[in-house]
Amino acid sequence: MKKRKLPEITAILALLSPLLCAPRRVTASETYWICDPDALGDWSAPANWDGDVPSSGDVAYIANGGAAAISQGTAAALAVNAGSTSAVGHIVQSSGTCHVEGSLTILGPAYTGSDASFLLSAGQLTTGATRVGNYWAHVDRLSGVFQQTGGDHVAGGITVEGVYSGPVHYGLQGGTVSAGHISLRNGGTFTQSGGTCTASTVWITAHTRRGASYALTDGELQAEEVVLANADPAAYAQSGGTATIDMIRADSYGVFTFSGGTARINKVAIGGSYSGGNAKLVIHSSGPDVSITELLQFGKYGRASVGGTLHMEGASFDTARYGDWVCCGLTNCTFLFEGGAERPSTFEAAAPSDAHGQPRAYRVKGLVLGGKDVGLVKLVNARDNGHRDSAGREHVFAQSLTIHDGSRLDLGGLRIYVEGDVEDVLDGYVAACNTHKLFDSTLPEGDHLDAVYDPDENWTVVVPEPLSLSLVAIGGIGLACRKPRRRCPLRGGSLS
Ligand SMILES: [Ca+2]
Repeated sequence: MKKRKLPEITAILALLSPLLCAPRRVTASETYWICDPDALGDWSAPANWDGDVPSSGDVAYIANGGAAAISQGTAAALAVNAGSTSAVGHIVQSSGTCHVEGSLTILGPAYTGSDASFLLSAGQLTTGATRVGNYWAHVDRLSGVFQQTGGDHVAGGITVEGVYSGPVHYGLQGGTVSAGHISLRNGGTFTQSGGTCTASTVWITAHTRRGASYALTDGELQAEEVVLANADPAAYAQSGGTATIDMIRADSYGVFTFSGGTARINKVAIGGSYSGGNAKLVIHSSGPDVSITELLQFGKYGRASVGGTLHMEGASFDTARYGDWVCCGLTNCTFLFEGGAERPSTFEAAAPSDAHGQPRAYRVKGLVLGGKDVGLVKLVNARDNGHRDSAGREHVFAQSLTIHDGSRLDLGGLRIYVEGDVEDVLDGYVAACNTHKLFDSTLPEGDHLDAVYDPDENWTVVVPEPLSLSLVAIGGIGLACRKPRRRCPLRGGSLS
């Protein structure tokens, strides 16, 4: 019965595992799986190892092409390797407890007829770190597959990463995953079709520009942060299930795609810090239910392809896009503001005035205030989007504007253009006294807004009434289309 001393293992595992950060003395021994590769052997049987059955201080290798079954009791080791750079190995856990204080590594050569694998169907698995593949393994083509259909997997971190090719994959079909982080790099993929996955950070990036992805088709994902960086592409794709995420962030080639399921996200930041990529938010026109509760922000390099309705449940819209790309793919997006009376939103104005030409190019499909709760929105012009008029203002152009009872839109000194002749509708929102659904908090007392249809442009613009008169005077808007307005009966009078 031989044991090989590995005094350096402590230092290596301390790098790999947060659980090993505390200084400690460990005398690790290696023990190798020697069971017939064609048989599924019992982990706890001494005859299946060349050393002892692994204990908490040992490093275990299942790397002879065989498979070890954990089906009872407790399996423990300092580190476990399913496979090596020259041979695959498999672990099948169907019950019991497996505790790996350091790293569980699933890594083997690719295309040998089977992939190094861990199959978890029941029981509990805890690790300091779970690694599927390893970029630093110096193997051009490696394999590693973690399949989970049940049980509980608790890990300080889960890393799924390849080198250049070969399958490196985590498949979650059932059970629970709880990880400090999930890092997907260099061809690493995580597909969730069931179960519950909880992670502090899901980090999708690359050492090289190979793609990496997380796909959610069913089940539940809870994460504080999902970050897409320089993998090409770094992809989060949700077609089903439920995601609850504090913040999603995409830079470089990161693409978030929502085509189904439910996603509730506090903050969304797309394309804020990298100029060379195509960071993008994609929301399909039907199927997904995406709600944002704090902030939807496009940086200078952010893009979008958003169809259908985006639920802004107290979220503000901010864009730093400049020039012709300012609308960044939101022309088919209807913003539904429904954050409630305690959660007002702001909306960054980025379109030019009509004096500058074509505000339609910067048009969003719709603004709707009021849904399952009221929506309170104020237009702001905090950023220079390249379309400032002579007064330094930028404006908003929408194909449609709907303000339900109890909801209010504050123009904040800016203009809103709405497609077509909707003068009567918007005048109904304005009413009198600058206190109704559509108002401007910057107006002097006694002034109020007026909606004016411009038949030449076929849009309706809402402006302060004295300004609307001046626009008529210069012929910008047809006088014949103007309608007499009610006056405010008394200061502080009732809403009408
Ligand atoms: Ca602006």
